[in-house]
Amino acid sequence: MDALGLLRIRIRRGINLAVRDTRTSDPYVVIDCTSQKVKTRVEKDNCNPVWNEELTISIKDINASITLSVYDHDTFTKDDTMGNAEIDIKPYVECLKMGLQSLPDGSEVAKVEPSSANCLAEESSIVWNKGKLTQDMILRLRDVECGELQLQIEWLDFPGGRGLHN
Ligand SMILES: [Ca+2]
Repeated sequence: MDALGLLRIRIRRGINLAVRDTRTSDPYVVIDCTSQKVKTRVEKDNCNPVWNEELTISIKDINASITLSVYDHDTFTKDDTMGNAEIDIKPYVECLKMGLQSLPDGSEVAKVEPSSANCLAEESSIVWNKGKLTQDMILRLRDVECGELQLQIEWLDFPGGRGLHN
């Protein structure tokens, strides 16, 4: 199936991530969506890593799950898990379809509250600015004792993509 478009995911940082070595961890993030897998670099010895890395995946179905998993890199043993979360893009996609071109820069288009249907740790804003719609999120990691991920999503149409409007 052809892609609808691309989703750019800016992995900004990890907050209070789990300890998997003696005192700290060497965390990296893996994003899985359908058959795609992309990952950030490893941040050595840091449970509050700043990655500021942009990862891009193609979206064929807005209902497909987008999973982020955090791992502790180990040199001689298998990498340890440090939790996971899902990105729910549906509220963001609904805003994209609204046609926002006439809004002033910096307009908050919608707020998304934490719920059982998403992994949000706190309220998240969808903002229109300089011709782009973005959503900043802090996700609480599951299957782990602690840790959150801060990230931003942005939709990118591309030539030949099916787009969201048809
Ligand atoms: Ca390690």
